[in-house]
Formats: sequence, C-alpha cells, structure tokens
Amino acid sequence: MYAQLVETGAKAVKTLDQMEPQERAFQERINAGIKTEPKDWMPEAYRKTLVRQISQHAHSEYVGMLPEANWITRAPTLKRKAILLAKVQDEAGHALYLYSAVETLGVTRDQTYLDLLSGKAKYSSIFNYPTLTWADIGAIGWLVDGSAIVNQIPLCRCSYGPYARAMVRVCKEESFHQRQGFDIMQALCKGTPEQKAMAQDALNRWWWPSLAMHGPPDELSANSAQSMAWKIKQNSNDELRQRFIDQTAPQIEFLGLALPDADLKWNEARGHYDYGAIDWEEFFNVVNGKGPCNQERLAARNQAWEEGAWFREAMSAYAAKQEQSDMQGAT
Ligand code: BYC
Repeated sequence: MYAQLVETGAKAVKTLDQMEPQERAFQERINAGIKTEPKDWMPEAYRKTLVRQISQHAHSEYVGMLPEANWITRAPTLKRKAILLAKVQDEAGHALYLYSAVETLGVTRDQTYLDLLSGKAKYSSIFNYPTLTWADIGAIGWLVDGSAIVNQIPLCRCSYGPYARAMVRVCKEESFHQRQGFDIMQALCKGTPEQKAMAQDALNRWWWPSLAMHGPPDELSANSAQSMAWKIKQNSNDELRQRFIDQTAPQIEFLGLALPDADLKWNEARGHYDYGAIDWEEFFNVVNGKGPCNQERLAARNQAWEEGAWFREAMSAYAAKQEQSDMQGAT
C-alpha cells in the first residue's frame, strides 16, 4: 500500500523491446553511460522521478539544518561553534544546489518549496529526531553524514547531469562533516566517564535511525528497480545500508564504545557484518508525519517562510526596478 503513495508514472520496468523508439533511444543512451542534460528529451516518468528524489534531497538538506542549528549557541568552545556554524551553512548551500537542479526539470523553486511547507513533499526521516545533548552533534556528523556519503558517492555517477555534478561538491563537503562528527565523538570518548556515557547514549539513539535512513528494505522499495534501470540510483537501499554498517562497525570499536546492536557481528562467510532487525513500523510512522519532531520541523520552516516575506518582496521589487532601468538604458 505504501508504495502507491506517490505516482511517478513508473510501474513495472519495461524491456527495450517494449519501448517506443524515442524511449528506447533514451534508454540506450543511459545504458551507454551518456548523461541526460536539461534540454534533452526524457520520458515524463524519468523527469517526475528526478523531481521527486532531488526535491526530497533538497528538503532534507534544508530541514537537516534545524537539529544541528539547535546547538550552535551551546557548542562547548569557540572553535566548535565556528566549525558547526560552517557545517550548517554548508547544508544550506547543498539545499541551494539541489533546488537549482530541480528547477532545470521545469518546476519553479517556489512550487517545490511550498510542497515542503504544506507537508506534501517528503524529507529524510532522520531529521525528525531530537538533538538532546552535544554528543548528538558528533553522532549526526559521524553517522548521518557518514550515511549520506555512502548514499551520495554513487549519485555522483547519476544519469542526470545537473544532479550528478551537484553531488560531486556535496560529497567533498560531507566528508569534512563526517570527520568533524567523528572528532567530537573521539574527544568525548577520551574525556570523563560522563562524557563517554554521553557519546554512548548518542550512538545508541542515532544508530537505528541512521540505518533506516537508507530507505525501506529492497522488497518494499517501490522506486529502486526503475531508478536503477535509469541509472539514477546505482545501488539498492539494502546494499548501501550494508556498506555503511561495514564501514562504521569497526569505527565504533575504535572509539571504545559498546555496539548498539547485540546482533552486530562480523560474518566471515558473507564478508559483511550481520545486524539486527530494523523497526520499519517506526520508520514508516516517521515518514508519515508521526516522528518525535515532524511538527516542530515543519512549523520552523513555515515560520521562516512567513518571516522572510518582506525580504522576498523587497528583492522582487528591486529586480523589477533593475529590469526597468536596464530596458530604459537599452532604448
Ligand atoms: N526518509 O522506493 P524507495 C543529509 C521514501 S540529507 C523519508 O526506496 P527511493 C544531511 C521514498 O521517498 C540526506 N522518506 O525510494 C543533511 C519513497 O516514497 P515516495 C538525504 C524515505 O527514492 C543535513 C518511499 O519511501 N539524502 O544527508 O528509490 C545534515 C519508498 O522508498 C526515506 C537523500 O535524499 C527516508 N529516509 O530511495 C546532515 C539522498 N527513504 O517518494 C546530513 C537522495 C525512503 O515514493 N535520495 N523514503 O513517496 C535517495 O537516494 C533515495 O531517494 C532514497 C530512497 C535512498 C532516500
């Protein structure tokens, strides 16, 4: 049932011989690794899928600023404050690149943004959890940005040019974010027993949402097959989740923290870590607006939109005046 929520137009994945000539030519270019650019012909379902994914991604960056911004005034040192400020500003930059990429697909920025404010558009489940202590800022950088890198490195090879190019820069910045998060965790783990306990608590709370963030398991992932055929996605949700777990479990041990999952164990035969059951009911509840902070996040974004109305009006009036004087100058 959940899979029916958004109509992308893409149902079953068509084979080449089931396609009309124009669509077949498009798919053959995709198969050959040729990027699609904004003015190229593309199937409507491909365009809608990109609008859906890139706008959700943009909203995630933009809403994702909130849990971290919550700690800017309370960062423990001036240096930590400056670093966190820079990180939160980077997230705003990521949202801007991504909103611009959505515009190349023929949707206005205002429309995309209004879909977030009305609650119509999704954003990542992960940002509906609260940041209770300073250690949460470490855990977000380490685990959430860590998950984001695993997800976004393959997106640098996405078939849609503007999205792929935006991801190259985003990934470079995410890698700094991940390291700053790990650095906070490392400092806490080398600190007092209370600080180490704070780090452990943050790990325990952020671990499972960070795994769920990679999206539903492959058998429930409505969009993966078609998105992979179009080379928007290169890997399935479960593949990327496993990649994140495999790279992060040894880091937990390096920090001297207890594993947050009793079933998290190296499986020699599989060459991967096994892990425990993810609570998918919780994930779908959060995605459907019933997470701990969904209402607070949307209220904050709506408030910012309303408070910024005078500024948008002033900018539009200034742009109109400029245009008028340019036209007068041209005559
Ligand atoms: N949260 O068919 P599926 C960041 C939805 S920003 C909410 O597998 P798909 C950062 C999904 O949309 C991180 N919803 O979908 C920022 C679909 O519903 P619709 C954001 C989710 O698209 C600031 C349904 O579930 N990253 O890192 O093939 C500070 C079925 O799923 C989620 C991106 O957006 C979720 N976690 O795959 C720090 C990356 N997962 O749309 C850090 C780009 C799934 O059909 N996006 N859903 O109604 C992607 O790679 C893919 O869209 C996903 C999902 C892997 C997320």
